[in-house]
Amino acid sequence: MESNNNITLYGSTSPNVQKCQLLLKELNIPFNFKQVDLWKGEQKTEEYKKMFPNAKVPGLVDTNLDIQLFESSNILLYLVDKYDGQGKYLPKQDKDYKARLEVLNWLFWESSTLGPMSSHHNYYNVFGIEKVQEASIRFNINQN
Ligand SMILES: N[C@@H](CCC(=O)N[C@@H](CS)C(=O)NCC(=O)O)C(=O)O
Repeated sequence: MESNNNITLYGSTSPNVQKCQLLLKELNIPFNFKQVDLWKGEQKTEEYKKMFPNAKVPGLVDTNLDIQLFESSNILLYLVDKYDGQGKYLPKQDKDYKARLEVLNWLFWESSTLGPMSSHHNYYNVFGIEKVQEASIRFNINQN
């Protein structure tokens, strides 16, 4: 049996990291957490990018398999593939294919639409110094 405490999650307080922390905890997988200081640009160092070339958090290292994963949805898929034997969080293809596809609908929608649009919305409509009208319209969260 492989030991699981070889898993390290690199992250900050961001929702993309929290998704991974939640699933690790739900699946009772022991893991180490390494804080990455985004304000200091720790995600942009050569050492970090060697592991996670997208230069963002979260990133996950599993030394059991000698793998480095980036993109939160890929991390979630890896965790359910390997540790959710019953298919509680992602139904197995041969058990309930329709339910599996429904979960994947929402997983891809979240990572390709909700996440990025919310991020742009926050930048242009909440935190951004300069108000750009075109961007405010484009990234209004109420739009599709
Ligand atoms: N699509 C990526 C988005 C990751 C992302 O945008 N992470 C942000 C924190 S929420 C980050 O690392 N920002 C720092 C930067 O862009 O330099 C995922 O789902 O993992």
